[in-house]
Amino acid sequence: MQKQTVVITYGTFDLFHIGHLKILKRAKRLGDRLIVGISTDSFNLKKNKKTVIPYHDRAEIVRHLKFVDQVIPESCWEQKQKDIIQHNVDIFVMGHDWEGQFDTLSSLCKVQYLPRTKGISTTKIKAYLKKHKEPQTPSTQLATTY
Ligand code: C2G
Repeated sequence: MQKQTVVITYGTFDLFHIGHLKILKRAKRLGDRLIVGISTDSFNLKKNKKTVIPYHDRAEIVRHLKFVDQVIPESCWEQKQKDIIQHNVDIFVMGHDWEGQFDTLSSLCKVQYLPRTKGISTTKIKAYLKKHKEPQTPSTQLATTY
């Protein structure tokens, strides 16, 4: 049986949007299995990224995408090498805003930077919501319990 082509990518995926969906779909099209490393809340603090949606919920959303085969926590910059070896990864994918940042991984697998989706970002969504902020009432609180 031929080895499945395993693709891995990493991200925060906060306030999940079409740019996230497109890169994950494109990553999956490069292989048979897609593993996604989701940045933990503590790792995001190290990335100076304050997330709106907690790790558990961000991971749950990505985990339920039909073309995502596995979700793993990303808790530090350095784990990628171990992940690539442990999961027999063939292709490491990131959006081209990361162009060149992970070329050292090319000794372990193919490194591919894919185009970002223009006009959308978590930062833009946050800015829009801040600008069009409704007065705070209990009903407009972000749902944190289900
Ligand atoms: N992305 C995209 N188009 C956008 C926004 C994001 O293609 N409009 C891509 C990014 O290039 C990245 C992925 O979606 O490949 C996830 O983006 P973020 O959640 O912003 O991830 P980031 O904070 O960049 O974390 O170790 C790598 C880091 O964990 C990446």
